[in-house]
Amino acid sequence: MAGNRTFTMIKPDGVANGHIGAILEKISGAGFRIVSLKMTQLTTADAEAFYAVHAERPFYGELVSYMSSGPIVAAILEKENAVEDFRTLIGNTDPKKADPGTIRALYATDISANAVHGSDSDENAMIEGNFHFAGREMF
Ligand code: 3AN
Repeated sequence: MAGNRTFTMIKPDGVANGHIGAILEKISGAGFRIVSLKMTQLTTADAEAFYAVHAERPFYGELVSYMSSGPIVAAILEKENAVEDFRTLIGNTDPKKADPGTIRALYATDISANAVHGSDSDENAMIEGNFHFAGREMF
């Protein structure tokens, strides 16, 4: 059964380009309830741990330095079928391939600075949400 929570981050480009409000508006407008929300900045060690699953990929170093380069907004979101519906709302990893109207088509810069993160499974949503909000709002 699909879970009803997912985890997102508005990435450094989304924050730096002034899109926090517009992105949260899209998220709420699509029927997601914001369960937890905070603005923060990842250290290099945080980003390495968060993206450990990608450690073998060629872009890992770039990803870690990019994700720790500036403030981000982290949130836990709730909706039926949250993980899949949120992935649809944000669009393809590469904004050039993202469907019109998706958050990445509207606000991303390129495949690395792609405005938002969205968990890819219920299991990862729980791990990622707890990474940022452990001891506070939990899955
Ligand atoms: P998604 O975020 O759409 O699930 P993943 O899991 O394939 O995409 O990749 C995780 C993150 O790594 C992406 N959000 C993106 O920032 C970065 N990334 C993915 N592919 C590339 C690439 N070819 N070059 C640079 N960064 C990439």
